Amino acid sequence: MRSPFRPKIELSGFWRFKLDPRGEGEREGWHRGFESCDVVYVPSSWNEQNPLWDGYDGVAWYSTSFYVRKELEGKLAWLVFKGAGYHARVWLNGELLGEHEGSFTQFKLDATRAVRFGDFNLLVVRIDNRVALDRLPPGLSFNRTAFDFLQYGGIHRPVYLEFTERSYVDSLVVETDHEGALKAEARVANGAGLRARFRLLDGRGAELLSEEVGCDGGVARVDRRVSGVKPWSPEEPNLYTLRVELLGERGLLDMVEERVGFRSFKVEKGRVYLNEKPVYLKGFGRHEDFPVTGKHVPGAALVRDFYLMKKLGANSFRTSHYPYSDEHLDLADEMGFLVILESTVCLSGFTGLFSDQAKAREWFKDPRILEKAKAVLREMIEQHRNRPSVVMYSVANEPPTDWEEAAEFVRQLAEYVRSLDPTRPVTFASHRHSRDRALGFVDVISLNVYFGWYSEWGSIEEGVRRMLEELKRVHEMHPDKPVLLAEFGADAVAGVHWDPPVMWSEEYQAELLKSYIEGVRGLEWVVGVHVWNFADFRTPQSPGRAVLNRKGVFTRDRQPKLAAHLVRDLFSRLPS
Ligand code: GCB
Repeated sequence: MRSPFRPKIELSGFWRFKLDPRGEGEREGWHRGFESCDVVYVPSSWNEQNPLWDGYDGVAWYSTSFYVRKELEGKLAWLVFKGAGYHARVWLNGELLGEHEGSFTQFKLDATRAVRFGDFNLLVVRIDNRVALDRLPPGLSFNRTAFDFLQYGGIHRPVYLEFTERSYVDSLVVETDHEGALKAEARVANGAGLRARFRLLDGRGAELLSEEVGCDGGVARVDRRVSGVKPWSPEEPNLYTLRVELLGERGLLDMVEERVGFRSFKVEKGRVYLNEKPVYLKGFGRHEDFPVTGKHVPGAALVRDFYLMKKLGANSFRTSHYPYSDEHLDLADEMGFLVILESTVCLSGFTGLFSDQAKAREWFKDPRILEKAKAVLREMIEQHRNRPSVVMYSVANEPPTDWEEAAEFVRQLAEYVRSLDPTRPVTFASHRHSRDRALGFVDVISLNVYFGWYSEWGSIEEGVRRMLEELKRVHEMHPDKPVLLAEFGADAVAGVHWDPPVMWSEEYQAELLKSYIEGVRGLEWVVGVHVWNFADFRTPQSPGRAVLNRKGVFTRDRQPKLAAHLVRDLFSRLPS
């Protein structure tokens, strides 16, 4: 939900920055302002902005100042962080406004009492980016994590201050189908006696619907079928604007908008359907990772990514392994990509973090962990549920769900997601395959498969044979569920060529992807292939990683490897 109406102060730019390795800032009063010669750019991760901060995982402080005009006095002030972390604590003019855990979901703090109108204001943010077992995703330290991507720190996404009247639209939930059904529900704060006008506009601004309703009880609703709308799909991502205007006696009090696509998506009898037609998911697992800016992918780079994905014939991706930014998903809506929106429960190397496996099992029974996992799901669904692009939720990546405890954890998360949004299918990415005890809890079975890379070294043929064997076993166990190949791939260092194809060469990567995609083509219960990964990305340091995970079909600066050209050809021969 965005507002073209509310006064807004954007806080992107150069901020003051100070590392706090001993964690003494708060005791020393840094939240009231601190001195430092260091500068950092927001939005972006701190790590690559200075080689000295590259591997820093700890506490760091940010500050900036801004002016608020006197005329805004009397309004409510909201400080919005689109993503900062891992843990953020925020002060305005020395007053603690609040805190938030998790880097990848937005949070909004009430700043009304702390703002100085007609004056300068000092905003201070303390970021704690330490890796820990009770954080999501978990780890022991910067280079010993359950997850295979760098634990970047900082204010990765935009920050702004926004003003509303005392009565304002607090949230908007929209549901559609491909035949023009439109259900919308706006929650209005202090809405007694007010009216809300819902307007639906097409791409040219022509009004297709206008309906005025009361806001009593704090809720305004419409439930209509709009005639003449065109459905949203990857081929034709038709978008409309749903605008909600809040009307008081003296006129307009608030205005919010959501971009709406009319589409339906469902899983039935082992197939997935978009707008009642079977659809095959072709695409990638991605990351938010970019040179220098870290976990912030600049808008221009995102646009390039989306054109490259289009060029290769992709129609979908997974937000591996956390919810992506609004810009990222705005482009998916705009350019027509089917998105599997994944939470931050990434547990790929989880069991390896424990010498005592009983302790690892206990983790899944800890109610605080379950609560944190639910909180991310709640926040990501609230933030992104109106997007036509988001067609499915993934509650976890590679949990050790051959264990009963982990399977029960996943079951609870899947159930929780359905209670929040029953309109979308649920999945998680499994690396336990036929030994997985949680596959029965989800609508689509997503499998991460690396035969021919992490096993069967150097033998693509043997790898593909094992992959197919395992897939068929899973299918026999769950014949009614569609299967998505959610990850498969091989590292290739750009520029390394070898004949015959050997591991780490561009040829090996290309050959493996080809054999996998051709291997599953024609299996009618396989509903898609997501290559791991779109581009090379940074990881913790280990002997298995050459600074980056090199499984991208593009390099980190988005130039093609041999595989990119081949994938284009392979995708073109798959159903659409
Ligand atoms: C996986 C993980 C992913 C890793 C990938 C790899 O199964 O889900 O996060 O990056 O394997 O390359 O090892």
